[in-house]
Amino acid sequence: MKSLLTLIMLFSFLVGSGQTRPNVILICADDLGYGDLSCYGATRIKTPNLDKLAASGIRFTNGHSTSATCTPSRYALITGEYPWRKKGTGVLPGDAALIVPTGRTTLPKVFQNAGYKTAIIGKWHLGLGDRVEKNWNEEIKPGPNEVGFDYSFIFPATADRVPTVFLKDHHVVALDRNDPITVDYRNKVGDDPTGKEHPELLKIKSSPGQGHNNTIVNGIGRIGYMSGGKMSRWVDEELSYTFLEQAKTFISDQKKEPFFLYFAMTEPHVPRMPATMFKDKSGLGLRGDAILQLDWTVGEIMKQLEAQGIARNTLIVFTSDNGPVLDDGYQDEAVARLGGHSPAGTLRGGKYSAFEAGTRVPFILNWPSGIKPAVSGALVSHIDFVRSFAALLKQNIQAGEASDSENHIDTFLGKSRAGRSVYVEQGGALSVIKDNWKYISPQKGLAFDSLVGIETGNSETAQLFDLSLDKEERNNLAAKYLHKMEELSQLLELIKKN
Ligand code: NG6
Ligand code: CA
Repeated sequence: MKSLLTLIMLFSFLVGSGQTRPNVILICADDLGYGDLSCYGATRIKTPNLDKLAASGIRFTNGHSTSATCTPSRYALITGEYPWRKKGTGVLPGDAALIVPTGRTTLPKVFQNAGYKTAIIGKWHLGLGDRVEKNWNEEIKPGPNEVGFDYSFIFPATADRVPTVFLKDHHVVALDRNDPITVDYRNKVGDDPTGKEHPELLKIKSSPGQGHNNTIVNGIGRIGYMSGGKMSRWVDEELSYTFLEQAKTFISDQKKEPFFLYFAMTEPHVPRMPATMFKDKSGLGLRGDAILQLDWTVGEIMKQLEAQGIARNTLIVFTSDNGPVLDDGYQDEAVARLGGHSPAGTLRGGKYSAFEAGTRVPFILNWPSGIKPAVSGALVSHIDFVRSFAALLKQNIQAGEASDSENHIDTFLGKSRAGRSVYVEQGGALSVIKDNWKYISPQKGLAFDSLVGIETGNSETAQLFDLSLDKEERNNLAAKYLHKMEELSQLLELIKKN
C-alpha cells in the first residue's frame, strides 16, 4: 500500500513537473511571411512538418514580431523592451558592437535563473564585442554568452553580410592562425575579388541598386569586405545543416536537464542558397526551396526530440523575425518564379513595412503534454515571451526590466483567448493597435519601395484601419473616425513617453 502511494506521488510529481518545466525550443525563421506555410494557407508550397506542429499545437493568426526587420525584432524578443526606445537598434552591419546591455534581464537569463541550460544556435544579429573595431582572431566578447546563453554557435549578422564565419562561444570556428581575418564595412581589405569588380565570378548576381557586391564568398557577393579566414568561411549550402547538427547535439547532451534553445534559422533570408537536395525542389525557385529546407530542418528537430524521448515535454515555439520580401538584393528569380504563391497571404506590405505583413508572422506553439490543439486569434507578440516564460517558471522580473513585456502565458498555452489589447508595431512608421483599431502614424518617405517591391505604409497623413473587418488594410477610416484617430495618436505618444 505504502509503495503504491509512493508510486502515485512520484507519478503525479513527474506529470506535475512536466506541466511547469518543459524544455523550450524557440525556432525563429528569418523573413518568413504570414502566408509562406501551408498551415497558413499556402497552396503552392507544402510544409508538412510545420503543418504537423501547428495541427497538434496552437496556431496563432494574429501573432507578431515587434518590428519589420531583424535587429529590432530580435532585440525586443530578447529584452522584452520595444526596440524603438533605444538608439542604434536598426539593421546592424556584421562588425557592430553588442547592443544588448549585459546587465539587462533577458529571455535566456529567465531560463538560466530557473536552472535551465541555455543555448543559441543560428543567426545572432545583435552585435559582438564592445566596439566596431575588433580583432576577429582573438576572443570576442561580450556577445550571446554574456547576455544569458551558456552555449552559443552563431553567425554574427545576416547571411549576406561579412564575416561569413561561425563563432562558437567567443571564437571564430576553424580559424587558421596563419590566415587572419580582417573585416571592414567602408574600405576594401585584402585582395579577394568583389562582386562589383568581378561579376563573372558570381553564381548568383546581386540586384541593381541593392549593393551586395563587395567581397565574394562561395560565389556570392556580400555586404562588407573581408580578407583571410579562408578555412573558416561557410559554404552557404551547408549553413542550415551545420546549425541543425549543433542543435541535435545540444538536445541529446541536455536531455536529462531542462534546456532552452534559441534556434535562429537563416531561411528564407537572402542569399537563398539551400543544400543541393532542395535546389529546384519547390518549383518556385530558390526562395521556395529554402522554405522546403526550413520545413525539413524543423522536422529533423522534432525527430531528434522523439529519438531522445523528450518530445512530450518539450515546448516548441515557431515564428519569424519579420515579414517576407522577394527581391532583397540578389537576382534569384524569387519574383519571376513566384508561381502564384503569396508570401504575405492576403496581408498588405511585407518586410520593412508598417502594414500588417511587416510584423504579423507565423506563430505556433506546440507542447504535447501541456497544450491542446487549437487555432487562436488572440493578439500575441514575441515581446511577451520574457514575462510569460518568467511566469511559467515562477521567476520574478525586476522593476524597470522587460518593461514592455506582458505575461500572456495562459494565452500561449491555450487556456485563455485574451491577447494584448494594446500593441505597438514598428515598420518604418510606428503603429499602435488597440482593440483591433490600428493607427499608423504619419511618416515621410516613399509609399512604395520599388527596389524590394513592397508598400512601406508611409503616408504624410495618419492612417486608421479596423483590423477586425479589414486585416488587409484596404479601407483607410482616418477621415471617418476622427475621435478614434485622436485617441490612438495620443495613446501612442503616451506609450512612447513611458
Ligand atoms: C538590408 C539589405 C537586405 C537585408 C536587410 C537585413 C540592402 C540594400 N539591403 O539593408 O538585403 O540584408 O538589410 O535583413 O543592403 S534582416 O532580415 O536581417 O533585417
Ligand atoms: Ca529578418
